[in-house]
Amino acid sequence: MKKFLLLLTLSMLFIGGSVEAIPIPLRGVVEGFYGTPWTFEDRADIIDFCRQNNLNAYIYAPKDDPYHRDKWRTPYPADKLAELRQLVAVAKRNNVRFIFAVSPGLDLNYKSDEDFRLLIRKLDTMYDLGVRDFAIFFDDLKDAKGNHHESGKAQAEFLNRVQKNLRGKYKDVAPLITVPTEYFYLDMVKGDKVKSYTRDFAETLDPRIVVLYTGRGVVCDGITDKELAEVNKLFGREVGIWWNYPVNDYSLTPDGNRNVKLALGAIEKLPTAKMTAIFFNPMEQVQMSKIALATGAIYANNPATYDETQAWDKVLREQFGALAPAMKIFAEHSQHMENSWAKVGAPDAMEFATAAQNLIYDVGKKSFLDFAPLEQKINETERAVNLLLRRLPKKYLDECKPQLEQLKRIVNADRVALESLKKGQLDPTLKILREEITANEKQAIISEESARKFIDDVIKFFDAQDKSSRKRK
Ligand code: 14T
Repeated sequence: MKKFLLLLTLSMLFIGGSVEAIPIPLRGVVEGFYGTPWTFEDRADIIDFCRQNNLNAYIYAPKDDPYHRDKWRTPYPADKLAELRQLVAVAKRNNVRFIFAVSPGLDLNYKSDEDFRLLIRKLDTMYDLGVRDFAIFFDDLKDAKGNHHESGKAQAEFLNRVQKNLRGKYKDVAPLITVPTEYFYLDMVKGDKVKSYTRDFAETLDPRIVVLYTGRGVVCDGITDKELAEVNKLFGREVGIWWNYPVNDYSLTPDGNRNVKLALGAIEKLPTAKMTAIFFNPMEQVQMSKIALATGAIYANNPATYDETQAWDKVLREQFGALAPAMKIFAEHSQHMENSWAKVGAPDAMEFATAAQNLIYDVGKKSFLDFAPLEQKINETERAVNLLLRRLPKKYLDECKPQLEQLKRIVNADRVALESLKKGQLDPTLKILREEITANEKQAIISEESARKFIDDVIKFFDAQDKSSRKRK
């Protein structure tokens, strides 16, 4: 009997040569970005996409829906409510949990019975539409100096009260989900001490309430198993992840334009250990978000076996068919997201960058020059961009045309830069081309450290050469 059970277990483990997948129980998309909220059609589309990719939840939390945050006390007007009702039905049909979130933290009075009543009124309305999952988010309550004035205890008591009210009235609501005000690790601690807000929040919060956090930072370069275990210990429960990729709402230019860079890479560097929940925060650009989101779905359905390179190729093939090779070249140039406080995603177009660096290095050393590797990269990128501009269906082009056109300008300038190196003399048009590119960076950023950088590097190279030759004279 024992032998039989052992054989049974082993065969269960190794059917098809692979260990059985252990999906993250709660996995999906959180519409949690700043900027123009998705439309009804976008949301219905993404809920269908969730089902197709075996994601089982969608969180409704658009920062710029006034009734979600700024005017959270105000009930949804009839037309918005009708839309939400339809959406909840779409989610139900697709077997996707529709999680309704409110962000009342801007002006909530935690001790006020009236505010409590108004919040519950909003959730009750959604319950009547068929919603059975709720979330209350307290992120981004910092003032201009970067301080917040929340009490962890008052906040947690408020959440406990909400959870108790809902669970008391309705037997079929799922555990409440929340994001605390200190929602990334580096904000929860000071040196090796846990800050008082987080300590009080964790101690007071009903252990059944699900807490989401974003990693070491708001937008950070991965989460290790060890980091997650640390935060689980801190909160005395299994914490879930709110993952800020492919969201791009923070890529602001100095003059206030945004969404200029698209995050088209694969999800990477997330834990492989057992986890309770993960939600990916997407871009305003719903179609372009599906590359990263589909890799996220592969990850969430089997974290232990996830391979980002393999997942990325598979997803590109599935979503773009014959255009996948061209799309891959474009996407390679647009994976990495970084600013003074954010860093996530694989580096852009590594092979291109290496070919460019090697060439400039060799020119400097006056050693044997092989222009072929970079020339080939420039050719293949130009071909891909032209093909995509001609053939991509409208729904995609509507979201990525500025970035495609910017990459086209960049490779065009890269070719002039390469020819300059060949001739050993700077073609003066290169500086004009660069000015044009800079002017367009208000609309579209791409490949900052790769194809775009080569232009600057070549100009710098010739400027330095000019200087030293003037010195010698
Ligand atoms: F709830 C959180 F987990 C979270 O990530 N909140 C916001 C989110 O709505 C936003 O989309 C995301 C990416 O920008 O980051 C958080 O918002 C911030 C945080 C910042 F520190 C926006 C700007 C910041 F400077």
